[in-house]
Amino acid sequence: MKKKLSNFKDKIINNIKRIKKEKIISSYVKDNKLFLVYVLICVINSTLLRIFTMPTMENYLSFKPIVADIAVVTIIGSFSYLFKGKKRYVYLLVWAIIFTAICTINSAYYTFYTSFASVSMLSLTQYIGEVGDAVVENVLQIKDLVYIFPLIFFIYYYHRLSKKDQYKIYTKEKRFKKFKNTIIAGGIILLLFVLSLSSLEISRFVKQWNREYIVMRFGIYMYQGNDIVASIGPQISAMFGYDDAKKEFNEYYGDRTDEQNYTNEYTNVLEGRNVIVIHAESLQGIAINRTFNGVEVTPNLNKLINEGLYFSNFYSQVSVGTSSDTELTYNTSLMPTQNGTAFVSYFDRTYISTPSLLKDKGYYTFSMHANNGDFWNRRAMHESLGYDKFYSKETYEVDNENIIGLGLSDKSFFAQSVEKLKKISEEHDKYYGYIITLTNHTPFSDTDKYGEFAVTMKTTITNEDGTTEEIEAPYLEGTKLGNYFKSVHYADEALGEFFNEMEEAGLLDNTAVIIFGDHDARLPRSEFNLMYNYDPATDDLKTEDDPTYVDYDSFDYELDRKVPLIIWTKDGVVSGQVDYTMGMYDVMPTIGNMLGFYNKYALGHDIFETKDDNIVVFPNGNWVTNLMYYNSQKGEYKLLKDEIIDENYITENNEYAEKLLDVSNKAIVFDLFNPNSEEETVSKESRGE
Ligand code: GP9
Ligand code: MN
Repeated sequence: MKKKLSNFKDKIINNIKRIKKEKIISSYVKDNKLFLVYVLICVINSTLLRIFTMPTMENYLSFKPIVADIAVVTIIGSFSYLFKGKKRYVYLLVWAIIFTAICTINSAYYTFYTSFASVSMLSLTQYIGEVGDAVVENVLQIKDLVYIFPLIFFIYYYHRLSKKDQYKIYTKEKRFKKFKNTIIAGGIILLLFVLSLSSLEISRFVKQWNREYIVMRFGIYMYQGNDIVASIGPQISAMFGYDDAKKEFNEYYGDRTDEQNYTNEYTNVLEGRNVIVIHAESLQGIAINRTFNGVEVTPNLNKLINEGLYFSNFYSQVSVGTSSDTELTYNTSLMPTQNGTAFVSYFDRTYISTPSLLKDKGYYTFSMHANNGDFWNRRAMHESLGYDKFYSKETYEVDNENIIGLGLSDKSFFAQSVEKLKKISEEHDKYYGYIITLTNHTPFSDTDKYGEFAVTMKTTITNEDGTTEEIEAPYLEGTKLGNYFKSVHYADEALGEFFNEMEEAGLLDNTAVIIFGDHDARLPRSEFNLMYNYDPATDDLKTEDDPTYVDYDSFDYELDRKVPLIIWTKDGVVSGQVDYTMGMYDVMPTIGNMLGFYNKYALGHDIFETKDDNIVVFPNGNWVTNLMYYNSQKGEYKLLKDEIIDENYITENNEYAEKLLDVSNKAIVFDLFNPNSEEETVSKESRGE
């Protein structure tokens, strides 16, 4: 072993000596001057862009994006060696210009949008206008011109070399060898970079919507390359299979009437009212009506539940698009797409949505969220969904004092939103607002800002000598689940304040408020087990032979992912508890019946029509009914009622779920709701119009 090590050491020393002796580095530099200058200026520009746009210490010290930039420009630059003489120089110049342009455009775009540019946005004409304006408005700012200087240096250097007529003319073999060595070097740097990535970084890169995060980790060039792939991919896949998709779509909706053909006790009960929707971040059913030592986690929500209409078996239906998937499903009664997310990849499709149908009824429609407008590509997608205006972070005052977790605290957000709502109510007759909260977002670690809320368990224990003692066992203190309840308690308090402020402003009269949790909080199952099986005397889990032990399985965990849905009005026109199994896609038809609009293409149903016969399909093919939760990956199920199931029950529901997911996906990918699409023309022809 020792011998091996000393051999290895000798080898390295010999190689270093050889490099010194043969002056390998200096001769490489001499031989590849322009290539190295090209690499240098491209990396300098990308680094400057990050420093100017996101000036944080983390960014200054971040080495990863520099490695990524070197890999990208080296690999692209390596192809220059395949060209002869001057052409090799021209190739590098073209790429140096492209990379400089990427930095300049993104710099200007960032000033305007506090995010980075996407080619998918440029495909929309209205964006060309806005982006064009943004570039023009900012082009004279020094920080945007900075990137030009390294390029000017490159051009100067290029001319100096060409004047001296120093184009190296290599033989074909030598050129190919240089290409090979350079691309291998670039490949090795790329490999080292990829190996250094965490799973979170990889998943964010694949999803591509959190642009600042990606540029900070992957550099601007890799971001832009990935952006092109992510933007063009869906357009290409939509080019194949249109006819089959159209046929399937027509068959699926074939026998549906164009107008709603039923009425029930809820028909038009909310017609003409203003509507405020609260998309409550990560609000999970487990928090509702839960107490710790007699103190409610959600006193305000519990009150609203008692006064309004509460849906106790309601599920969100999200895929990788989490919040944005809920926004899609809630607003359109469609399912999340099978690849990518609708918000990012299919924001330019036509959607039949609640805001667009309410707009037809004279409503002013808007959405509010205090995060960056590009988060989940909301700026573009909310417009596609029919919102007249999106009030994003830029319209709120955010300072260090009012930040919790991801951004502006819910309390400050609601207070500022009420001011906006006052103005909206003065200016518009009827309005529909979709308000997205933020504070109750994973990882729930800002506990010192949530206010006091103990997740302990007070209990009386009997000591060995027979005396009794009151103790406060830690219970969920220090766990993620415990911190979650503290966070929800804060979110509930913020909601309570919002209702008070709304009431003071007289904005609750003639208004319906719809509140729902957007998805579960992604909490560890082991901590649920602790919650249900905690023994305060031992500060540990109960043993399985304890008669009160709850056998908490994976199905219980899935069922616990349900979220609350409440429809509340001040005058209590709708109230009571609804226990039917219901999904996010059922909201549109259910509230449509109440508000007086109808969407023939909704995939969900008015819950007051389907009642106990409803089925909630999840994007992964799982489904739940009032009788059964079915796991399609494992082919396993859990019965939820003591009822005998017909042998075809699973097969039929599986077929239903698959068909629904397929039609939903195709409708979005192939833009089948677009009246100008080929589909419409064909169906019109078949109707003889
Ligand atoms: C971001 C917020 C959270 O603005 O809506 O999104 P999520 O991580 O829940 O999808
Ligand atoms: Mn969310």
